[in-house]
Amino acid sequence: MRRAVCPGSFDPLHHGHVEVIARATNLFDDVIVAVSTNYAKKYRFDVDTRIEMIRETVSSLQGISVVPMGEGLLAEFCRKAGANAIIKGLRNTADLEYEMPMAAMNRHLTGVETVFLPTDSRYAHLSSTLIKEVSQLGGDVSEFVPRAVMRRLNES
Ligand code: COD
Repeated sequence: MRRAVCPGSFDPLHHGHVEVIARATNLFDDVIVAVSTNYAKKYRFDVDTRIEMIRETVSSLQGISVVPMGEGLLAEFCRKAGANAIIKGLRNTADLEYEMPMAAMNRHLTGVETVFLPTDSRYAHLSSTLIKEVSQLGGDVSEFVPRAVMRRLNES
């Protein structure tokens, strides 16, 4: 059984994330979407709401579970979950530079490999931070996020 972890804050989930998660299910039998909970960080949506939005969005995909990651090391989370790969989406070379040392450190810590998937060019400009900013300033983000997210953004 090939099992991978797709980690992230997903605050909120957007189409770039969803596309990478869906592609991960073509490569691995079992994909765990691990939603980070760093209590020092201020999120727009709490972890339960972020998990709910992801579950609603990926409900038609097979072989996916969505769980909180907790506060510890990602490498340890993967070891405990029996996953030997971390999936990361890459938008540009800045993402790659940021991710490379983490990939090396995670491999050093527990042997877990990182698999990079280049983002689909349609989503290369998407980030949760920009989406929150555009939405807070009254812009329309409905093209960038799944319906489950749009509904919560409209409610909050
Ligand atoms: N297209 C494709 N992929 C994308 C896009 C896009 N437009 N935007 C983001 N992504 C990918 C990124 O690869 C990212 O990895 C993932 O989606 C999630 O994105 P975010 O923004 O929700 O997630 P981050 O960057 O806030 O999440 C960071 C982690 C939780 C992965 C990180 O903080 C972490 O590893 N924490 C664990 C603590 C730890 O182990 N530290 C030691 C590291 S060596």
